[in-house]
Amino acid sequence: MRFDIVTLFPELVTAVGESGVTGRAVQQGRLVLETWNPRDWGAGFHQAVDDRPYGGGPGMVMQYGPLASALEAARADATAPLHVIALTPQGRPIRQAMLRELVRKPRVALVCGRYEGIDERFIEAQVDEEWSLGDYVLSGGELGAMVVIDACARLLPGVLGHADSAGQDSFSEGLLDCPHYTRPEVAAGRAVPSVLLGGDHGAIRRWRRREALGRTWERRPDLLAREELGVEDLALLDEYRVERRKGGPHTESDD
Ligand code: 9D3
Repeated sequence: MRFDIVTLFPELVTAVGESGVTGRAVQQGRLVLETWNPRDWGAGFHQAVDDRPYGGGPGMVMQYGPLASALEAARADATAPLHVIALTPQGRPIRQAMLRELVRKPRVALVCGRYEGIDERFIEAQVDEEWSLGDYVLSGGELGAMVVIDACARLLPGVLGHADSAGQDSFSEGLLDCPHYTRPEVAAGRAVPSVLLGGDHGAIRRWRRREALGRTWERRPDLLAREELGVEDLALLDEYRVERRKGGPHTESDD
């Protein structure tokens, strides 16, 4: 999969391809990152890429010309049509399902906004979709591009080992993950739940499912609402609630 990233800060975005899972994906040749800096097409001595907003107001707006020229250079370099995503505060909040769709596309351009925003005519004429990281204020779209690249890289065939299959991840199932433990058996005065030491793999599977359901119910009820729970899951969630009533930390504020 190849990403063409239009950004005023290329070194920020390419850093995501230098370590960890994404770094390995780049080295394996399964992930290709190319950057295009609108500054290289900026006008005048200062290679300006922004100007004051029509109608007045604070801040500056990214101009159509340099962005369009940078994207045009990326399109000219492509053998397949580019699917163009702009990272903006007005976009759809990114969800795992959107990323699963995106990795099916061979060529994706990510356009990173800066300043107060991007000239709307660029969005209308050149951009297929707008994506956002969520409801908080960042100073530009670069972190959004890095999030998209990182999340896609681990979905590409061969990038993750079998042990850490992307299909088993939290969110791929619509639930938060269960708690994890490793050696030693006691840490900070707390023992590992005994079921995990017992070797009854059916019991372990049920315990993990129960914890995942329970934690999702407590922390992210919005996720659980989307989930169609079967009778077995409903029973496990009931078990979790009963356990929680028995002198857990939350007894007084139950339900
Ligand atoms: C005053 C209104 N603000 C819009 C919410 C101004 C503004 C804030 C931040 C305009 C641009 C930006 C820069 N942010 C991004 O480019 C951005 C972003 C974000 O701020 N939050 C979540 N996701 C994203 S993706 C790109």
